[in-house]
Amino acid sequence: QEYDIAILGATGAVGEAMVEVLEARNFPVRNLYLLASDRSAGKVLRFKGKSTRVRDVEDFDWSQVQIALFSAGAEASRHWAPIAAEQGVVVIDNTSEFRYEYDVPLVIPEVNPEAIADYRNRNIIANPNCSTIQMLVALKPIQDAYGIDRINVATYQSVSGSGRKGIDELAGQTAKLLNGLPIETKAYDKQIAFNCIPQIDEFMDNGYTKEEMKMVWETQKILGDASIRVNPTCVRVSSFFGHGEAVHVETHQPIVLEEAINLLENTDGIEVFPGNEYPTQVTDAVGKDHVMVGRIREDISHPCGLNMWIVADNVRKGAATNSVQIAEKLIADYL
Ligand code: A2P
Ligand code: 11C
Repeated sequence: QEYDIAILGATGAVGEAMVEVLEARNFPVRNLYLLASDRSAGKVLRFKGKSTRVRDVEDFDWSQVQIALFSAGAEASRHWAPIAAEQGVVVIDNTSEFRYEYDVPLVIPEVNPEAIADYRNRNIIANPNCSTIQMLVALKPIQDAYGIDRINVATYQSVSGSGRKGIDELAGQTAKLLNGLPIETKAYDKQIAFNCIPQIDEFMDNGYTKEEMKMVWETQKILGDASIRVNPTCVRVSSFFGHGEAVHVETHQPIVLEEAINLLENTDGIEVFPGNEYPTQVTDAVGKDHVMVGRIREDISHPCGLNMWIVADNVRKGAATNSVQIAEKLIADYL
C-alpha cells in the first residue's frame, strides 16, 4: 500500500532532509506534497528524480493526504496541526509545540515505539528534540539493564539545529573573518564562527535554557520515569552538521563495563566505536541515520557511573529520520 504525504516546511534544513530520507528509505509514497509559506511557493525540489513544486500551505487541501510531516516552527504547527488532524491526517510534528501535552505521544522508535498507539487521541505524534533523541537511543539499553538514577550531560550542538539562519550565519561570519571584514550577529547573540556559545534557545526562570529543560522534560516523558534526574548544559559550537554529547550516567545497579559495551553493541540503531576510537560529527555522523557512541568508560569518581560520547546527525536522526521512522511504524502497525 502507498500513502499520500505532505511535508510542511519542505524548504527548510529539516524539510529537505525529510524529502531525502523518504526517498532513501524507500517509503511507500504515492503523492508527495511539499508545503511552505508564500515566500518559497513555486520553488522546485527533486523527489525520486522528478521535479516537485513547493506549494503555499494556505492553499492546501489537507484531505488529500494521510500523513503529514511538520517542520516549519512551533507557530506553524500550532495553527496547522489541528486543521490537518481534523481532516483525518496523522501529523508527525518535529516542533516543540505539542511535545509536553499529556495526550500527545512523544516517540523515538528505538526507545518507546508502543507510545505511537496514542496517536488516536489527537491525530498528532510529536518528534523529540534532536539532543534528546540521540542521548536516549544510547541510554535506553542502560536504563533497561541497570535503571538510570541521574544523567549529567554537556552538548556540543551544530548550527543546523537553528535551521537555515544558523547555517548562513556560521558560513557568512567565517568568510568575513577570514577576509578581515567586520561581522554581523543575527541568529545568535554572540559570534558563532570559531566560537562556542553556552546558550541554546531562550532562558527560563530557573536559569536553564529551554533547550536544557527540553532534555529534562523529554527524557522523563519518553522513558516514562519522572524520577530520572537530568542535569544538562547545552552549547552551540561552530560546526555545521551533527551534535556531540558528553554524557555521564549514574545508575541504580552497579555497571559492568564490558557488559554495558556489549549491550550497546547489540542494540539496533547504535554503532559503538571500540577502545580509543571515537566518532566525530563531521567525519562520521553527517548523512547517517544511526547514533554513534565512543569513549565508553567507567566513571572513576562514582561506583555506579558510566561515561560516553554520543554523536548523531541532528538533521537526520535528530529530526527527519526519526519522523520518517515514526511514519514507518505507524503504517506497519496502525494504518
Ligand atoms: P519558507 O521557505 O517559505 O520560509 P528552517 O528552520 O531551515 O529555517 O526552515 C523553516 C521551514 O519552515 C521553511 O520551509 C519555511 O518556509 C517554513 N515556514 C516557516 N514559517 C512558515 C509558515 N508560517 N507557514 C508555512 N511554512 C513556514
Ligand atoms: C538546536 N535542538 O540544536 C535545537 C533545534 O525543539 O526541535 C531543535 C529545536 C526543537 O538548536
